[in-house]
Formats: sequence, C-alpha cells, structure tokens
Amino acid sequence: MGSDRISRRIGDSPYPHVPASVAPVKPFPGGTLPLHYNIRMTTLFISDLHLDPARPAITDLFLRFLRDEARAAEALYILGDLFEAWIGDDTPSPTGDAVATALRALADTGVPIFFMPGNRDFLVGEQYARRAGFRILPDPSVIDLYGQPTLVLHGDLLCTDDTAYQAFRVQTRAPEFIAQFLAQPLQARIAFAQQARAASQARQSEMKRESNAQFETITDVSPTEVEAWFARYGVARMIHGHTHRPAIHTSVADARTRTRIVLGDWYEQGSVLRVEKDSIDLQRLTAPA
Ligand SMILES: [Mn+2]
Repeated sequence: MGSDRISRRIGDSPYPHVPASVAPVKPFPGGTLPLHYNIRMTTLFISDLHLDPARPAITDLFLRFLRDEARAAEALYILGDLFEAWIGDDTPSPTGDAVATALRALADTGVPIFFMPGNRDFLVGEQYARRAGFRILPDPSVIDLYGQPTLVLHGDLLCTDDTAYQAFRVQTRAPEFIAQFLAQPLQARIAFAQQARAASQARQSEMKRESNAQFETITDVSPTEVEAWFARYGVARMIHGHTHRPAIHTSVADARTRTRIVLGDWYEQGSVLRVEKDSIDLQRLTAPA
C-alpha cells in the first residue's frame, strides 16, 4: 500500500485495498488496539447515500461497510446526504435507528466519525449525533489529511449557477427558520418536506425540458466558483459530493497541482474514497455476490 501513484479513474485502481467482503475486524477486548496493530492508515470518505426505506439493499450495503472495512479505518467522514430526508431527530425512523446503532458500534471500536450535513439531511442534530457517536462538521471545513490541508464540503455551495436553489438554501438554513420548523408538529413537517420535494422535482423537470445541456451545467459545480474556493482557502485539495458525478479532477494553478475529488452516490452501488499518506483511491462498492 506504500505506492505514491494516484489512481484517477473509478475501476482503475492499482491498490490492493481491503475488499468490502473481508472478514470483520473484531473489537479488541477492552476496546484499545495494541500499539503494533498498525492497520489504521486509511481515511474513508463517503457521501450521498440517500438512505431510504425504499432501497433496503443500499442500507444493508452501508451497514456491512461499517462492520467490515470501516473498522480498519483511521477515520470516517460522511460528507452529507446520508439520508434521503431528515425532518428532525425526534422523527421515528427505523432506518435512522439501524444506522445510529451501527455507527455507534464503529465509533466504540475507536474510529472517529465525522458527519457534515447535506442538503437533504441538514436537520440532523446533536441528539442524533450523540446516539450515532459522530461529530457534526460545519460545511465547509478544512481538515489536515496526512499533512495536507484539505477542504471538505457537501458540494451544493459550489453550484452557484442554480440561483433558485441557492436562495432556497439561504432561507432554509437560517437559524430562525430551523427553530420554527422543528417546533412544528410532525405532520406539518412531513407536509412541508413533501411540498419542497415536489417543487424541486417540478423545477428540475422544467429545466430538463427547456435544455438538457443547460440542466447538466446548472446542476454541476461552477468552475469559476471551484477556482475561487481553492484560492480563498489556500488549499490544493478539496473533497465533496452532492453532484453525483464521481471523478478526480486535477488542474494546475501557480505551479501547484489542484485536486478536486467528487464522491459518488449510493443509488445503484456504493462509492468510497480511500485516502492514505501518498495515495487517493475512488472506488465503487458492491455487495459481495
Ligand atoms: Mn446533496
């Protein structure tokens, strides 16, 4: 695993990473790892799982990932849209319960878990965070990844061509709006979420009908915004999800190579980014046959 080559395409990895089907690593008695047990050298990033009772196979794939590969990780970052929808920590959710139990079990083995809210689940709060054993990271954040400052964000903030969405985002992220929303009874919150979703789907269909090419541009990141964020944060690497366009993009600015890693969604399969000191590896994740 000590190679310094970087794999650039999904399905094109030269690394013999731990497959998802590997036998689960059992927690050590007492919960502490012996010092010589030097497997924790990979940091994992995922996003856009959109977990939903309608797609139980993906929830199962995620639970398996938490039991298997994630146990050997140095840390796990979930960069938003873990859930398809979240309208408050007090909402009954069997999927949310199962995920909280599995995340907590992982955290209890000593793997730190960080959750950044996405546009679907920005109402995940401290109550759920305590149950699931993760820390909530603000969007965006700069983290030190093996000595390299790395900007992590959900990604919707980069989609500035979608002005209607950005206005909706500003409105719904205001603390007063959130407090007022969460104070409403469950039925009212469900109705609001359904309305917002229907409006968003109608708007997307409308955009597609007008121009599919323009729809693709509007729903992707703005290249000028990406350059501005690299400059603003003074980093040479950023990791985000949201657009469901998994890729590793590189560009050169001021004689520095900039790398932007876009995580994939978990609709048809999983997607995981594995970062080590000298390598990055973006892969699909499938259930073992
Ligand atoms: Mn998103």
